[in-house]
Amino acid sequence: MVRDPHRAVSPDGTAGHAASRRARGLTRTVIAWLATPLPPPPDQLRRGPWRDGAFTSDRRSTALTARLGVLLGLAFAVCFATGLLSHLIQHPPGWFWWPSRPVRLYQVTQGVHVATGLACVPLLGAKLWSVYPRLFTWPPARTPVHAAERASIGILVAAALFQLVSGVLNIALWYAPMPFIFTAGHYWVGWLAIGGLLIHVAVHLPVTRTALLPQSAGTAVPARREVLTAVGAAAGLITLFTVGQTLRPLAPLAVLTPRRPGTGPQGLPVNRTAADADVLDTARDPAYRLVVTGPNSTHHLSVADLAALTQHTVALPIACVEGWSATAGWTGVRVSDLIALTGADPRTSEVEVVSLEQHGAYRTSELTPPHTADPNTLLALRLNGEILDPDHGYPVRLIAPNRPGVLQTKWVGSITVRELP
Ligand SMILES: Nc1nc2c(c(=O)[nH]1)N[C@H]1C(S)=C(S)[C@@H](COP(=O)(O)O)O[C@H]1N2
Ligand SMILES: [Mo]
Repeated sequence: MVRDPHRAVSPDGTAGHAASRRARGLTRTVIAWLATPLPPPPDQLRRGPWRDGAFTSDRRSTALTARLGVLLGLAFAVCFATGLLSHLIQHPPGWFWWPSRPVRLYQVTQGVHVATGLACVPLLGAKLWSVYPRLFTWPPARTPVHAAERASIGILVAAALFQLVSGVLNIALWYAPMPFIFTAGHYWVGWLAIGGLLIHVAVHLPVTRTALLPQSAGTAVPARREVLTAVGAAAGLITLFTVGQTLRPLAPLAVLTPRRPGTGPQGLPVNRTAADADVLDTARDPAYRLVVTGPNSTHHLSVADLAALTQHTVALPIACVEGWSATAGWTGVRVSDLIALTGADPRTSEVEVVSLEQHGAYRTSELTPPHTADPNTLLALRLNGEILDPDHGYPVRLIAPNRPGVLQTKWVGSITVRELP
């Protein structure tokens, strides 16, 4: 407990009492002010959508809004959790640990992130349609509390729209309209959206609960069913035409996404080409050597040296944060073997992987246990049996289990092994 300094100097306690009286008085004044009626704007402004009876559609109802709200809240919660996970894997804080098995876990969580986010588009659209007449509430603000509540809904709506628009632009690989770093913007506004959502749920829970009761359905049940069916159908169609970017059997239907499994050099999509990364010359240079630096030794390995080491083949997906993913057969050298070559222990080492690419956000990545020791973690030389296409990372690329695509570094030029304390 903090000791009140006033009390210490006044043994009879009068100063302390006065201070707490003042604090109580102030609290009462603030509360009273927050509930003070604000002067209504002049009636001449009450035109167009602001006039009485401007909205007459009987399709809107609290019962509908409540049902859409529950669906949207669930979808947002799943989307937030899977998005947060993806962020943590890509920017791991000290306490965070991510396993290397099951090898497809990230492919699933990120597929769910993108699919729930896309399903939110028609849900949010319908939800906003069901409440937008309230935008023209008269008077616009009754009290300061009412004004604050409306402002918080404004923030929630803006954050939710930002998340959906930026997410869709990212899937479409259209960065021009985003004058900010997508991952940072999408991450921080995600917190704003989930915070706004929690406040919104807390404030509206009583209304929502009543509105979900069957007897409150009122006369508009068929209209409500119609809207909910239309929203469900829209979400279903969006899913059907996008989920093939990660579910191979539906790949032919993935007409709304720029990437689908099976399409691209060697049957695998490409995110950044060797030409884009400006590595065509360095990657094909006969003088290329993979530099493996460890605590006790450094090794310079040519492509032939790498091919002469024990080769292993694994079936692993590339699972991009944009939601597309594709599984392929990869053949190459175990990273744990290269770590051992330097005299370090793969179970207690971390590895920095650096690309030949000179610029670009994804030219390096870190491997930590358990990925360093996992026998599925390879520096791959071959894809589905063929020498790697330049666009897939020739001469060698990292491929590790249960990991976002952005961390599967292509055109690897060096790896540095550090033993963990
Ligand atoms: N050096 C480098 N490696 C990279 C990238 C990159 O831009 N530069 N892109 C990453 C991303 S975002 C993905 S999804 C995968 C895609 O691998 P692929 O093009 O072989 O399918 O490569 C990763 N490796
Ligand atoms: Mo990616």
